[in-house]
Amino acid sequence: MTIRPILVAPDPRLKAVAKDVAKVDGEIRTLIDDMLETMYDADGIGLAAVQIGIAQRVIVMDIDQKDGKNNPRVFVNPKIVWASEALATFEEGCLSVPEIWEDVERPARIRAEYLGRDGKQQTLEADGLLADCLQHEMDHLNGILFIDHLSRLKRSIALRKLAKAKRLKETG
Ligand code: K1U
Ligand code: ZN
Repeated sequence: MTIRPILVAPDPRLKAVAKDVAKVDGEIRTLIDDMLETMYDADGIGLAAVQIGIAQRVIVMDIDQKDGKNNPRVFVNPKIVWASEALATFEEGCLSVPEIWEDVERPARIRAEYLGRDGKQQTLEADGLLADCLQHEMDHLNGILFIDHLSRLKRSIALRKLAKAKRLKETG
């Protein structure tokens, strides 16, 4: 398994709209394994293939990491087939927008259809962090970052903070 570099905004590759996976084959399973390794290495709870520069509709997630025990989830070609009118607010972060955390409002409950690691069709009803994280990751597959949900002012403050952190990293 390989840890892949995670793209950081404003990298234009994060704006790509990912394509459906035609077949969950060995190549896709290697991508899934590399994404899980990359997500755990970065202390994330989710990762979309777009974040490592691969424009395919693949997401990995683990919102239940506890005491060194992993509970990985895999979503290939996910689709939200129902979303509640009720909204919920979560403070979100993103491995592609480091050190920025902001409240984002999204549907509180969703039903999603997707393929698992074995290529079999699955349905999931989710609320709480699972629903929020899945919507955040599905946004990545459509070239959308969580800061795109913020007001113009908050987004420009976030982008300026990111640029400053990048400058500091480069100049030491
Ligand atoms: O970059 C990503 O898409 C992953 C992102 C997922 C996410 C987090 C919070 C709300 C919605 C979606 C992250 O994993 S950010 C890192 C993170 O959550 C975390 C890092 C260190 C400690 C605890 C949490
Ligand atoms: Zn993200």
